[in-house]
Amino acid sequence: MLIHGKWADNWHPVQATDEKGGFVRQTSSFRHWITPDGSAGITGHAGFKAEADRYHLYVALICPWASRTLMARKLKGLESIISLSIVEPWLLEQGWHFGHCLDSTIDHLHGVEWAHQLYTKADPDFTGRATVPILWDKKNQTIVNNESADILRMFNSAFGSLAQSTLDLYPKKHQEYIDELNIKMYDTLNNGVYRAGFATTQESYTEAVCTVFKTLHDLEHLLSDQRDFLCGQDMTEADIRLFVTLIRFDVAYHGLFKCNLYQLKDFTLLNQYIKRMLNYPGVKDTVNINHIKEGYYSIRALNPTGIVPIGPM
Ligand SMILES: N[C@@H](CCC(=O)N[C@@H](CS)C(=O)NCC(=O)O)C(=O)O
Repeated sequence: MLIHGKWADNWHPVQATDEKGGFVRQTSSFRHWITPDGSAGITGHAGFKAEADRYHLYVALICPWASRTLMARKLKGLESIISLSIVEPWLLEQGWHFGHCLDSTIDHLHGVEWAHQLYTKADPDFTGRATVPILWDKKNQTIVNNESADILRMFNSAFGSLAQSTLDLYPKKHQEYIDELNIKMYDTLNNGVYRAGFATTQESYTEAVCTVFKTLHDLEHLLSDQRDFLCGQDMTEADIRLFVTLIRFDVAYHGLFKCNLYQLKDFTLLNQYIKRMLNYPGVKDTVNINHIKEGYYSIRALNPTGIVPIGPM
């Protein structure tokens, strides 16, 4: 991580732990909003107007949080106006690296080698972890926002007719329910799998795994009334947030994070749901199973040999 703008060597993928040995995720530090007229958004400062060719998105294809934003960029038809760079799948000694691994890119904007260099470009005194996603503003030369939940929402609503798709990922009629689902799914599932994987005590691991599977059972039950997506017939941001976790489940969380009571393929309706999501136009293009596997199994703290399993089939 960075401490006052300098890379600290004792970088560790376990971000922080609470008093019971549970995994604690760092809160995001750049929270400005892009708005149609550049006025201030929900948090942060004004000055980030929605314009074509002004913003650049940095993602890791292994990362579920970054993949939320990649999916939103695709589904909203923002690819031609928001440019993209993709880091390599491995978390190395200095975190995320740009390079020539298949399906990764160089940093198209600045040509830096490491994602942490973007943080010090934005704030030379930055202290914190250099996480993805990063949404960069080419005009103000800074990070607009590094919180995927915010970026997902602003991609949905900020760009108006610049977005080629009119799909509404956060429709008024479903907002309350989406917010409710998001809260439940974040703690128990999206971040729950990380709480299981990075737990440092048996107690916090067991608690996390049980909540993961309780939520999967609840979701299986929710889908039993024939609905296509979580809110019914409309795909929303809640589906994006669920999908990015489900698609990583059998290939990474079941093995590496020891979330192994069942595989996802054991849940009939969730399995059909993933297929439905994958068949939704554009979704498949945002999924890279090789990066996901390579990336998770490169976390040396959890997998010291770095061996990547061949399965599951
Ligand atoms: N709150 C952030 C979390 C992002 C996050 O934790 N990303 C991970 C990758 S999955 C990361 O970049 N980790 C690097 C590190 O912790 O140093 C979001 O949702 O955008």
